[in-house]
Amino acid sequence: MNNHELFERAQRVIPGGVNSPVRAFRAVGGTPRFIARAQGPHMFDAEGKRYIDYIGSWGPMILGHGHPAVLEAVQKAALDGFSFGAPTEREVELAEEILSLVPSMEQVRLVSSGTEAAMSALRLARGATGRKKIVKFEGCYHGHADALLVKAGSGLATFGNPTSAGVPPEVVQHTLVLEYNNLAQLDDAFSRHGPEIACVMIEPIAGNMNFVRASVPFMTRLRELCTKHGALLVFDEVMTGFRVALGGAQSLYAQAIPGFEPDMSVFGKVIGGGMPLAAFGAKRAVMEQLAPLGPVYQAGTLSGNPIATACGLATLREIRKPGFFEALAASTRSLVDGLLGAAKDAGVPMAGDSEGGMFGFFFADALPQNYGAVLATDKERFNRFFHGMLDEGVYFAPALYEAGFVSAAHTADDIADTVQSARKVWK
Ligand code: KE4
Repeated sequence: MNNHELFERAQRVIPGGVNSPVRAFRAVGGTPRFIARAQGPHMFDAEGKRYIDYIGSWGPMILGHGHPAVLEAVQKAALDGFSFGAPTEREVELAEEILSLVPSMEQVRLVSSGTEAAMSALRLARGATGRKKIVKFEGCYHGHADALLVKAGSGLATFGNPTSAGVPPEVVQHTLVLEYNNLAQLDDAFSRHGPEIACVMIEPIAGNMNFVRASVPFMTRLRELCTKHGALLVFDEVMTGFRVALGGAQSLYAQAIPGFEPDMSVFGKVIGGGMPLAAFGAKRAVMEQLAPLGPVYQAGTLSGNPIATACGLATLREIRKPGFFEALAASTRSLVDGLLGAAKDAGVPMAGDSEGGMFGFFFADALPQNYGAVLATDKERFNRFFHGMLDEGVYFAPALYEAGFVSAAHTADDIADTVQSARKVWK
């Protein structure tokens, strides 16, 4: 069957034909490509067409598809059993590996998705502080737990309204939505609600706004206010963790802000290497509030799944090798610089940025600093560019609000071909 026929067939039995909305190409239009297989930096669709993959399953595939060491680890683990519902040594090994790379955490709990990790972190923050209110930022996405499906209220710094049907207003009444990088709103929120705020959850580099960095002054102030008011600073590093740097975005902020660390961190994507695995962690005093030790309940049948932990562990062992991130960052930066150069030659206003293996670009004169500014960029041009590149065999994220990812398997030729295709598309 070709992509179109598969999409028709899929829509008869799966809502929208997809198991996650962004895959349906609704933002960019057109027919989603049904992927048959992938290898290295390439994916092949149902019609056998090859794409250079800059989605990498939305982050996990940092090594590229089918890395031999990871494949071998998964195949080997599968022979020993798929799931036991009992502790295994490999979960301990993976937890030790994660903690060795993220010094802000003393303990970690493994779960099966970023949504589950963020939802659990939120419940833990509320349980550990005994407080109800939480703060998030417009444009940041932390998975689809009810309390986090919130958009800014009428005036931004008011309590949020649900972004989804099925979420009763009561569930989000304690969720305050602020503008990303807005210091005044941060001060205002804490001066009004400080003692009631359990946590602030933030994407340190907002990949769900494509690519927007939290400024150092903003992050400095956020840390100060959380410390002053006893609110937990929760870093959602599901996308940035082990992607923008070996130690995640927090390691970058720790370089810019002496002694900086979040109180809790959420991970996913890369740590599972493409298998269902995510995690959240904090200092021991907070984590010991979790069942079975403490009063905050959290559980999961497939948490720490033996195949997923094998995949994640093998992935982390590859990315921690000397020079891995230097090479990945250089490759990613060469893509962004190449695209920006081609755009300049074509007279197309384009802004872009990258950190480690994560990048973003906008059709605008300058990089947006918040959600409103992202909305103001040229969406139509983005969509035309997306389809032009897709026809060229280059697979970027099918939505303006998504970041892009380069893997260790992308070669200089892949990057050069991509830039060449962009020149052609803009012509
Ligand atoms: P999952 O439940 O999709 O594993 O993770 C939720 C999540 C949490 N936090 C951040 C910062 C995230 O980016 C995500 C998931 N990201 C989306 C892409 N923007 C996953 C792709 C999808 O929804 O299909």
